[in-house]
Amino acid sequence: MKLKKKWMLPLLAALLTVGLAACGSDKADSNKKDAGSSASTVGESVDYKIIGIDPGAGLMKATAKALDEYKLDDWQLVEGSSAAMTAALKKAYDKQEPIIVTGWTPHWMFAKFDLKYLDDPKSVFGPDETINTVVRKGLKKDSPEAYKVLDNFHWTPEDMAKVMSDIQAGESPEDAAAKWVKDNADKVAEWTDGVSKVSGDKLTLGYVAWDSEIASTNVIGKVLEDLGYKVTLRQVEAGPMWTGVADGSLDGIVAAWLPSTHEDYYKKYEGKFEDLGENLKGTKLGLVVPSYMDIDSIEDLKK
Ligand code: PBE
Repeated sequence: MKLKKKWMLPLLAALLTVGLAACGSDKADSNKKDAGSSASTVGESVDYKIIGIDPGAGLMKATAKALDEYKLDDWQLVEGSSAAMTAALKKAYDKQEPIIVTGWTPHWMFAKFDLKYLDDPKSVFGPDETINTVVRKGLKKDSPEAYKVLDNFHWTPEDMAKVMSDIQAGESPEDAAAKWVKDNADKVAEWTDGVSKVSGDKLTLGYVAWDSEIASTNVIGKVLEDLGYKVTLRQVEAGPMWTGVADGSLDGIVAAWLPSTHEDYYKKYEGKFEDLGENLKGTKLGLVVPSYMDIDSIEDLKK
């Protein structure tokens, strides 16, 4: 900016001060908000923000669709990561402040905090679905033993929750997975029934840093390693995960949420991978709030 007159300088300085003060008080306000604050609507109490996760997640797409279908035009879906979302949730929860996050089951957060899903009368978040195992074409021929184990792999939301809570409690994903494998030898024996050992064959599994998938991928990785595979767990974003299993740079994933959450990815690459079917049943997606919040439905966000 070019200043035309010198006398404008103090004026500008004064304006700047007012501006900064306004920002400051804004911040103070948003720090102050709590469940019983002066905010008169839910929207005001959370600054019209829904705390999301990584942009590639199907959950983000579903939430964007929900904002559209419920006509929540003033609302903003904040992108971040699963870790940032749970950190924001913990921070708000500890102070009993209002917060709305994108959530899913199985997830340790439901054991750790008292939470509820907001009703979704328009069924935007779809029916419950399954998590499937998907492998690259040619894996059956190249690594028949790994293929068999991946095909057999199936467990319950409770199994997955156990691994997730151990990780949440501070154990490394590898240790938590190894512990589950040791404690559940009978289940693992089912997956590996009749499978012969290999010696050092390489295998790469892809996953996204979603808490549920960190747990499942580490468990199946450990089982394959115990069979003699040299396993690499490659953390990627959702898009590259599907691209990887379609172009063969990843041998497999146990993180395919179907039929709706990853529908776009599935359709995009259909015919270029092999779907080995479900490894877990009983999932759910939606908007999640602490139980102390006085709302029950996505419709309530309009008020
Ligand atoms: N999730 C967890 C993923 C799938 C696994 C629900 C965050 C998603 O939305 O794509």
